[in-house]
Amino acid sequence: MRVVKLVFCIILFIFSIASTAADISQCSFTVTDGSEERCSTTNTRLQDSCSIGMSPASSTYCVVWTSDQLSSGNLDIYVRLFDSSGDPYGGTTSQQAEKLVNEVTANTQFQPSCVGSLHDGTMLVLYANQGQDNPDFSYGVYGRIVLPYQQGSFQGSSFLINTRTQYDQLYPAGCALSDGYMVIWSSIGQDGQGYGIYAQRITVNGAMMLLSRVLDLADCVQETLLELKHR
Ligand SMILES: [Ca+2]
Repeated sequence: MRVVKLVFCIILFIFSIASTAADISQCSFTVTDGSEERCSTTNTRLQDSCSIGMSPASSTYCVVWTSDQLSSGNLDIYVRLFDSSGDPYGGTTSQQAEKLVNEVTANTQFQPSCVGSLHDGTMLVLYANQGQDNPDFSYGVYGRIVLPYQQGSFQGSSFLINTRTQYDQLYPAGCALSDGYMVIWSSIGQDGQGYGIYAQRITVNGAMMLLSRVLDLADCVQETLLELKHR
């Protein structure tokens, strides 16, 4: 019976891949605007590592990127808002301008990611921040809430997301939930061997929920195999 279930799962998996491929082949994409737009307003030195997030509730999207335009010589995180037409969001030139996300500019802030919320019009900017979460001078994952309704101002300061701060926590990404956000990142030396993937849930008021858990792919596969064996 277990063998039958396993074969059925394999057939279903192959069928799902074939179906997905067929659906994709039927899609067509068109560049509707016809001209690319510049998102970063400063061209001093390097601007790269960009990410985008949409906030349906506010009909805006934010673009985040790294830049070493400050004299510090290290990377920092910048954000700029756009409306649904792709125009810079805000009533004044100052409001439409790009804004520095990280308050502490010492050391390196990089790997930005932006997530639009489902519960309100806010957006969450994520980034890896060096030298602030632990005396070992490692990286930590930080977030900061952007408020489109207030012309791109921030809701409070940047906040630390990872609970374990020893060694590096890097590559943050996230998704919107009905009551907040889920953030994932890669942490070294925490799961016993190399990097592991961890997640933390953030509620709308910024309070952490104790849902941090290992999402390591190898562990997921192992759990699936064990489940099959126990049936
Ligand atoms: Ca750290």
